[in-house]
Amino acid sequence: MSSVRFEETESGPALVSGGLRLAVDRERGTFALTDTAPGGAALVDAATAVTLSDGRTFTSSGARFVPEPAAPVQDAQGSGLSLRLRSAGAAGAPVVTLTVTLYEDQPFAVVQSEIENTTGEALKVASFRVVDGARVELGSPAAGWKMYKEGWQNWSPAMVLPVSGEDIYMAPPVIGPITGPPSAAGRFLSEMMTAIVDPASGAALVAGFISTADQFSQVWLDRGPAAVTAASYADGISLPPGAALSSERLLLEPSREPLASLQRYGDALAREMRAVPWPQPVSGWCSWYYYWQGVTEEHILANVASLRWRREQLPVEYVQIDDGYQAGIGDWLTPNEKFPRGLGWLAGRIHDSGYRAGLWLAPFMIGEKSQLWKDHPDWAVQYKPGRPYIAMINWDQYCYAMDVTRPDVLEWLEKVFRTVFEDWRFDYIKIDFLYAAAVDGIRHDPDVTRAQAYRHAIELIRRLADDRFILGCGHPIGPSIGLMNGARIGPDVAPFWYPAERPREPGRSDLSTVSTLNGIRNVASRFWMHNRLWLNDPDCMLARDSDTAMTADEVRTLATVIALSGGMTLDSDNLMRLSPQRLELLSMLLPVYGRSGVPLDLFQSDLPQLIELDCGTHRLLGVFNWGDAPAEVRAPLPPADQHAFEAWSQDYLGVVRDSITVTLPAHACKLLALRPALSQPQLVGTSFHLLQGALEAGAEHWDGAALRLLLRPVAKREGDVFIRADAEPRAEGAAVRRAGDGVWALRLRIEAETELRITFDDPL
Ligand code: 9PG
Repeated sequence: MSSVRFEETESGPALVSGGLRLAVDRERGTFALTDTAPGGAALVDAATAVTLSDGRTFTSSGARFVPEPAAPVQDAQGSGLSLRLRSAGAAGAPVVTLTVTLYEDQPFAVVQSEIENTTGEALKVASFRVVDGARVELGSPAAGWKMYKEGWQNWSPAMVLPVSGEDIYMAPPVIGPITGPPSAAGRFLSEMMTAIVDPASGAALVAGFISTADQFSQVWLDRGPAAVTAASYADGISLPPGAALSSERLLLEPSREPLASLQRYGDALAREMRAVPWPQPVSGWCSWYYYWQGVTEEHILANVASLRWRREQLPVEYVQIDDGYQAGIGDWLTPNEKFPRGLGWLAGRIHDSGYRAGLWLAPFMIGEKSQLWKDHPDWAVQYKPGRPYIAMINWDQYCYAMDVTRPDVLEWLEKVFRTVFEDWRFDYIKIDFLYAAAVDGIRHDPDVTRAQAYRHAIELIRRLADDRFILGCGHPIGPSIGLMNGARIGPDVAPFWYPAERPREPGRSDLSTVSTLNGIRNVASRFWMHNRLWLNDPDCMLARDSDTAMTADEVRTLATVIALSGGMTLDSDNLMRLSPQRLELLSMLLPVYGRSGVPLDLFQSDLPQLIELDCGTHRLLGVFNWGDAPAEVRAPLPPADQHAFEAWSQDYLGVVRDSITVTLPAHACKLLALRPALSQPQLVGTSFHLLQGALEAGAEHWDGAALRLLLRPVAKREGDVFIRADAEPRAEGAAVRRAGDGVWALRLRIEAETELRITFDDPL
């Protein structure tokens, strides 16, 4: 138990907790945060600043900090010690205060800026630079670093960029409109948070906002000065004389383990925002990626019937109707002619078949062709006075951004969602294109930030949804936390690998359009959100081998990424047209394990080639080739003997240690089950579930000369359990065959939890 210590030094006060030291320079109006271990990361010369809408900036840099006495705090992050540092600016200027906190047993600091209007007139606050151009010291020059770039909303790319290159260009709605510093050579911009890693030294810095309800925030790195700035946007809301306004709270963690620090940041963000991930994994079927907008009532009924027929093989919980049932964009309560019996009736049929019912809506979009727009041409956010804000051109029309600060809009939203939940009885909603509520424009209420306008509307939906499942999509990340149970974390997958129009610069200029590869990229990067902020939705599984341009390898890669994400697992196919092989593939994803893997080389590779999932009894290692040609991929392994079994081919690869090299076709993967090698017979893999025993295999123990193996039923009822043994095994009810050198396949059915008793012939 490390407690936080206060020290008074010549240059100013300091806080110390474990190996973390935060020292204030009173005269210069800055602080430094240092990992005191040799070679540890540091953030130095960190000043804080506030900018008003008229362009005036007040900074602590060069102005003195006047520290108040250190005070104990107890908040969502635990107990600690805080220092409030008032920056005494010029006479008549507002007062800028920085609060810095260290916590017991936490390797991070939390800092927050505040402006107090000590002037006689109202001020409009544009933004805080909670940390303004602070120098990052990681050991070697910034040109060799890697930086995690987080996106504004779920379709925005989230990925690690080499700092030697340049940032990637993105346009709204994938980035927050208007927010942000001017782009500059060597400037890398990330939304809400970042992790900066020096691969040469191993040192890293995580800088991320942990409160995200009221203000959008960004963090950027400037390569030249190796300086980081963390901004929190107040969007020009007014501050009356005598009032104070705070920025969001920023976590700063010098680190040597960036992957662990990302997860710790996710934990801190989830605690602060009271995240509401769903307690169980979620599985289902979704209409979008096969039927698109052409979906009909008959299609839904036919797939529900198909699921029913295969209830054992495809044990999913939800049937989700996507885009295509509504009369117009905004006319959610009026079904079109393809849904003649209405949505309430259809939800009833889904329930009768034993499934929970889900419905898609884009509640903050108003299509110009909708009845809603005809009735309410004044409901849009304005881009200039009198001009409605176009949130997107989609569905062959301009779609306007809804002004959710209008009381009549909130009343309408309440009516829509009450109908969906109470009359139609849906259990699950996929609310989509949500960013439309958070665009930068003129609203009925001028004194709310974009984030507040958005969050207030989502809060209403959350209240109406009660304990039903909310899946967010097209949503800005920060202000959604604490209100959504599940969240899409990437662009849409598709029945093709690359974006339909291949970008000129492969993989760089078009990272947010519909394509399976684009979807997968974000699933790998945003692993740290899963089960913390919400359940990650890696987007749907497309298992089909007709009506698709995906190769069998690409389909297996998508399945592997979804399985290793631990996230929501919804299939989106015409189930009647799935071949027995592809049905079996789907089966092997069910039930959903629910825990996320870790992209081991996130900070080394352009796209992680190694995703590891620890299942307790064994580890799974997904090894991927993202290249367009066959390639060898080398995966480092612990320096101990372990059995390697490949899940897709069901090949035993022998005992491995230190590393393994696999040869992979383009866009293909291997999924290795790795188990510590014992000097006795043991389970090495199964063909029941892709995760190789995580769900279907329980404890293994010896009873005299017999190996007892606990087995549980999963979706696939008949399959093989692979046992490594020198002598041939026997077990009641299992047909045994040799499956490789020293490996035996025991074919059996698992209908109920059973203990398999395996005996062995004497070795010759
Ligand atoms: C329904 C779809 C599905 C899908 C959602 C979302 O940029 N765009 O034009 C764009 C269009 C559609 C889209 C994403 C981006 O897909 O992610 O799952 O529900 O809407 O229309």
